[in-house]
Amino acid sequence: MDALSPATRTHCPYCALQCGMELHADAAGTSPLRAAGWDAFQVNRGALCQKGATSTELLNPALRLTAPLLRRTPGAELEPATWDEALDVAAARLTSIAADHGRAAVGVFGGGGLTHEKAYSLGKFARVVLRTPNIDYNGRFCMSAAAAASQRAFGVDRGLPFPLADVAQTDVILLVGSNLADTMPPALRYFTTQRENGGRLIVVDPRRTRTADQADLHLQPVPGTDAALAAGLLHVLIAEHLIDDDFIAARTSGFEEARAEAQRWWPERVEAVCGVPAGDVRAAARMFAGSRGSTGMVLTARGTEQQADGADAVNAWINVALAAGKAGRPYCGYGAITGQGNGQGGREHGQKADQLPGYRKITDPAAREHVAEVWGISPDALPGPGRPAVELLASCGADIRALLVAGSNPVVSAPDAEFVTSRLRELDFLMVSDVVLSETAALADVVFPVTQWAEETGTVTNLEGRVLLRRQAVAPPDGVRSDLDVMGGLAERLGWPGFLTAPAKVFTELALASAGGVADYSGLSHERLDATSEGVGLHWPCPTPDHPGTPRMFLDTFGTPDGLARFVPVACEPAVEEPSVDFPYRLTTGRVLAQYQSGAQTRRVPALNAAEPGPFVQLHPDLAAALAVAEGDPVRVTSRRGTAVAAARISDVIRPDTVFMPFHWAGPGRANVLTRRTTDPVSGMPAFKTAAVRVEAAQ
Ligand SMILES: Nc1nc2c(c(=O)[nH]1)N[C@H]1C(S)=C(S)[C@@H](COP(=O)(O)OP(=O)(O)OC[C@H]3O[C@@H](n4cnc5c(=O)[nH]c(N)nc54)[C@H](O)[C@@H]3O)O[C@H]1N2
Ligand SMILES: Nc1nc2c(c(=O)[nH]1)N[C@H]1C(S)=C(S)[C@@H](COP(=O)(O)OP(=O)(O)OC[C@H]3O[C@@H](n4cnc5c(=O)[nH]c(N)nc54)[C@H](O)[C@@H]3O)O[C@H]1N2
Ligand code: SF4
Ligand SMILES: [Mo]
Repeated sequence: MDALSPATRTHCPYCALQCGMELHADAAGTSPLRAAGWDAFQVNRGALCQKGATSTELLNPALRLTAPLLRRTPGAELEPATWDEALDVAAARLTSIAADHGRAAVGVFGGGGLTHEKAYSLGKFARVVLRTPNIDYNGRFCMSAAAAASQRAFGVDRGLPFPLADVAQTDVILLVGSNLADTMPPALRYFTTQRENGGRLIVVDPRRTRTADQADLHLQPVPGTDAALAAGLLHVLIAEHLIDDDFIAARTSGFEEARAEAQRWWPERVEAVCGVPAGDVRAAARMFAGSRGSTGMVLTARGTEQQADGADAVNAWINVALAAGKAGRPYCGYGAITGQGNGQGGREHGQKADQLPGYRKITDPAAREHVAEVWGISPDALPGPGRPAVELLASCGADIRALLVAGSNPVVSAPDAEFVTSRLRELDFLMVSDVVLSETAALADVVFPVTQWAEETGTVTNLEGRVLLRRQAVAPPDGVRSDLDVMGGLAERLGWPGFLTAPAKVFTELALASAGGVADYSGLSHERLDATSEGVGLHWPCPTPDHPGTPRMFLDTFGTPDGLARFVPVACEPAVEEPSVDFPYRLTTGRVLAQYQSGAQTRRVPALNAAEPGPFVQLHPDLAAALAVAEGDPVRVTSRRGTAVAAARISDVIRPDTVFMPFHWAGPGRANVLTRRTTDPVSGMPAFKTAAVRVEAAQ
């Protein structure tokens, strides 16, 4: 527990901004360390949000797991066990389930917060040791729609294809479905500077958030109607000759089909479908087009992506950027604001059902051959694609008989969460690795207590595709091991001795496996990142040890086979759960500043709990009046899946036809009992952001 050095420079355990922080020894505190900003790190320049500033609290052994837990007989309580006993039981159960039901009956569910070393190893563990195709992860819930859309349009998916600092230099930003003032507070400074530089900001969000408050123009659509709204902007660009013909001719393909769809979305029709005044649709298109040659960016986050048409909606926004000629040159382009600490890297190296390391397709014979060689197996022994997250969780207790979860808490965070919980209960064997006893871990047969960020070395890729080294700052408490050791211990017992557990060695193998892939890390190593990450890090692709990395992509050519960006022709009819007499309102969900995700970590931090103590339903004063609900009263929200009860938070920032709930809590206010399992057919992204609901006073 002694701090290894008085100030270790590393990165925050939480979101994709990956703020640089210094960890100082703190002899007086309940935690061995205290976090402070790391001024020289370019992305956040010393600023930390409240979550980052309090992140060391969870290093306190009293708040977390320090021994493996085992349910010795079905229905019994979880009890402490030795590592050997817990690993022996887990290996024996996995072996017998694979023997009885086939190897594919064992599933693995990973997380976008895991370091590269863990995410890569999990993918290898599933395919090489367990030999199951069924591995997927919570990143499917996070950015999969934007990833699919970027691949369709640009042939490559890298969150932001430019450094975040470029945002401050662009003339106009169209920020869609992001509340970054709460979800990445230190990033807000770039948007503020942009406006101080004379730039314009357009925000699209059904709520007037703290982010929307900054905007020159706020469009407040009905949730789930983004594709139609984007088509409306494209319609106006075309009708008013605001498109960039030269750019379209020289750098893109497919414009005619996109134009044909946009013809159907004149502003008055958009107003009828989206609830955005036709005048605002026109104003937004004009503001975005700017003057000839001016710069602009389209940035999306979960509001527009977590929809049943998430990938199409993102492509509809990308089409707006392309038509206005705002891509493929400096301070222009489309970017998705990734979410989790390693949300970007976590999907590049093989924990996604359809991917192998280096962002390779698992169905591509050349990719299989390359990765199989690195792994020392025959390509024929590599399983094919597995099921995407929602499907994987739904098949638990059916043909999936055992599940290993690492880095996710789906009992709280998965769509239709009570259904998912019931599926997890039906498993023959559930194993969870976690730092704390999350709601999901509490259901498990075996729980492994693992090390967390400051207690281990590892790498992550932030929202800009910048690969960063997180340095160990403190020894872990007794009884805790790394996820890599858990995999190594299981692998050994399952007949695969020598599974790599040293992070630097794992990274070296990952770099080899990624060589020649889209996300090429082969020029990177822990040593190089250690030497260069003083404020910088390196952006992938980085294919050789002397390659400087790639901060900006697409300036000369896009990543498609013909080098052109594609207008993807998408149908723009909303794909929402339509309200009915019984379910007349719309629910949308999201985040608050002081809690993170399923809350497993942040609900245990006293200062964060004091700031955001519990679930709530945000509703408009008109709706509150109609329901005779006062501030703080319990409100019952019912969807076709279930019912949640939480305190009313009355505010005119939200549309009167829509209510908003954060999803950070378990118990009666668990928002995800209301959400749908419906997924976007292109990406597998669940429609977290729209459900039809009934809203009532609960007294
Ligand atoms: N404090 C905090 N910060 C976080 C996280 C956290 O849990 N807490 N999580 C991290 C992760 S993993 C992620 S993915 C990011 C997410 O970051 P964001 O995407 O910024 O967060 P959300 O609150 O999920 O959604 C953003 C906004 O989408 C709006 N929205 C809802 N429906 C629609 C719609 O139909 N269209 C449009 N255009 N907007 C809509 C919501 O009103 C909300 O304000 O945050 C990261 N940072
Ligand atoms: N309604 C609704 N639901 C949503 C969303 C929404 O907007 N609305 N957003 C979705 C999105 S974008 C996301 S990203 C998901 C996230 O939701 P989850 O997948 O549940 O993510 P976390 O709560 O971050 O869970 C991470 C778990 O891993 C543990 N952990 C942390 N570090 C490690 C580690 O190194 N190893 C291991 N083994 N465990 C670790 C933490 O303690 C925690 O229990 O939620 C999704 N759910
Ligand atoms: S913005 Fe994200 S990375 Fe930065 S301190 Fe907050 S949670 Fe950590
Ligand atoms: Mo996310």
